[in-house]
Amino acid sequence: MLEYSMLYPVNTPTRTAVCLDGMWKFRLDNGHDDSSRWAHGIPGHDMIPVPASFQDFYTDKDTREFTGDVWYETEIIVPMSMKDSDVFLRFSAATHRAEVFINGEKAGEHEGGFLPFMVSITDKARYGETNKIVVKVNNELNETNIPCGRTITLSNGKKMTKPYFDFYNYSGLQRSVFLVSIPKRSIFDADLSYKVNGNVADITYNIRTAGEGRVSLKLFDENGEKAAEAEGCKGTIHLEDAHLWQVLDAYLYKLVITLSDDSGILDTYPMEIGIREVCIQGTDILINGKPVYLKGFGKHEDSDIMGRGFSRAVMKRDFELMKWIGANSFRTSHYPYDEETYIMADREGFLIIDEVPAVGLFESLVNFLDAGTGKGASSFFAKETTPQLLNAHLKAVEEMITRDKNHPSVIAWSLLNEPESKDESSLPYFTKIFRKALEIDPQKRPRSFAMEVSSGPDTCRCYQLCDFIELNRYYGWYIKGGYEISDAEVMFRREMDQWKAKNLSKPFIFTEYGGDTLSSEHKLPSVMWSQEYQDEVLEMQHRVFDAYDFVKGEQIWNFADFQTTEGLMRVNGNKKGVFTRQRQPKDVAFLLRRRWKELPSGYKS
Ligand code: GCB
Repeated sequence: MLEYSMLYPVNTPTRTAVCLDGMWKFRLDNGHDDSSRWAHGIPGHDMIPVPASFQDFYTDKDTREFTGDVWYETEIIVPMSMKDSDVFLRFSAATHRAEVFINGEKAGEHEGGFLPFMVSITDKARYGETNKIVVKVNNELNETNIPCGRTITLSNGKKMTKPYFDFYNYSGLQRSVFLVSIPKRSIFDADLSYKVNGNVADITYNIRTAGEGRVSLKLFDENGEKAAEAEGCKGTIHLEDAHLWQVLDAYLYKLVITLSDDSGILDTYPMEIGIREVCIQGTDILINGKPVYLKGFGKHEDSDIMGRGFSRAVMKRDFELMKWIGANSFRTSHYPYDEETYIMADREGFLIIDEVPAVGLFESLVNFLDAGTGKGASSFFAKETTPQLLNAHLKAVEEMITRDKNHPSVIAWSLLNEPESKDESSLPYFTKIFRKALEIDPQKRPRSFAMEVSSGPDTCRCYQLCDFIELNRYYGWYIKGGYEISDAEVMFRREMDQWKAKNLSKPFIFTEYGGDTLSSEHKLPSVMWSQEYQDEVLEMQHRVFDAYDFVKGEQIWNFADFQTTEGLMRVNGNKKGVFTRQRQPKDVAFLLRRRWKELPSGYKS
């Protein structure tokens, strides 16, 4: 169980959340100076914005590619009014690991770059005075933490990361930081699950508190009218005439949880909740009993200048484009996104496949190529480091599900992306991960992992663990691209026939497909990389999807062009975007818009 509450920081009559975003002092730890005293304050004057990745501000390559420790510093006044509370610094993420100091004293640390953590400063803060906060962030990659990769040292002595994954290793304080005060006796966590029958709904709740007290709940509808109330930490609220949260037609109730004793209110925490039930029946994904066909994207948190830094402006633009094109869903490839994205999806009625940062669990720098040709270590999960990796992975699953379990938008968990799954050592590893997700999620959402082409119907040892199948397939691009595309289609159908013959009675979602395209290139007849060829690849791939009834969704790779490590395979990044990195459409966006606007919501059911 996590030692701090994962509830999103909010201001209520009993709680305070002060956002510390702004310009922070910044310094690379290049080993030339004595950094052993930097916890007390870092030398120099350079300032950078938080949140943002640090890499794309700088004009010299050594800074952009810097691998190792980087230091951040800011000053905060901890108000006297917080003295009787528990006081924390809350990092929405620090990539990939961080140590936090207050006034030179260590307050805490965290490993894993895409999920929030809190460090207590209750006993260390100077109340009513200025406090110096210093954070040491490290961006090295290894095989004991996720995402996986290596850190090498060049002959000039400089370190460099070698990710086993296809996105740039952006890092730093990429999401917001908060100063948070929470009452000593407080609401710690809430588990909510739903049973829906027509308009009748049962909301089952289990509220956990820190310290004793009486729990009560009040449910308000969108007009602010009280719809129900209840007492006690566990129970069921019955609604005869519930407004359901539906796909692209969200309805959000406000649930206010209060903890009190004879002296009065101790703590109060409001949550926006959506009443909806997710289940899988045969090859259908049902939301409130109605089948839904997923249309959408694998995405990245990635944009010019900010890198992977969270930006509300970029998020807003992305949702507008997804609505314009007729999408209803996306996967948070390859890591859980900033919490604001889920709040927005809850409001817009989008469906999310939430992915833990377990990517690169396949030893290859170009896994999309090597796996298909049988290269790369085949027993990734039989290494000495596996127990450590498993612990980090289990912890990330617990943190992600605890953080995201109450979002109506989250309909499924993606527990790994393109791992090695053919060796017998994978099954026990995967089994533990899948079990953990089931154990923690009060809604028991469907679980899966995204399978690359070498995890096929006759080779993958783990697909039976999945409640639905996620396939990442690039027939017509990595396999038989260009004039050979007709052979690609034959091979694709052959694979799909093999899956069909297995009679799994589970929905299949294409969580990746597509091909790279340069927005500058047009050519008639088409060649690979031209916009015309991207259209042709999609037409072929869609034709295959349409031919199999058990295919219940398509999420193209990728929503937008994004930054990767430089190399022969990538032209200043991955260009499979339907939109450019600046969020303008390529030709293929119009093809998708036509298709997705026409496909009925319950296509093939
Ligand atoms: C994949 C990976 C994704 C890559 C993509 C590609 O299979 O999951 O991270 O970016 O292929 O474009 O090669």
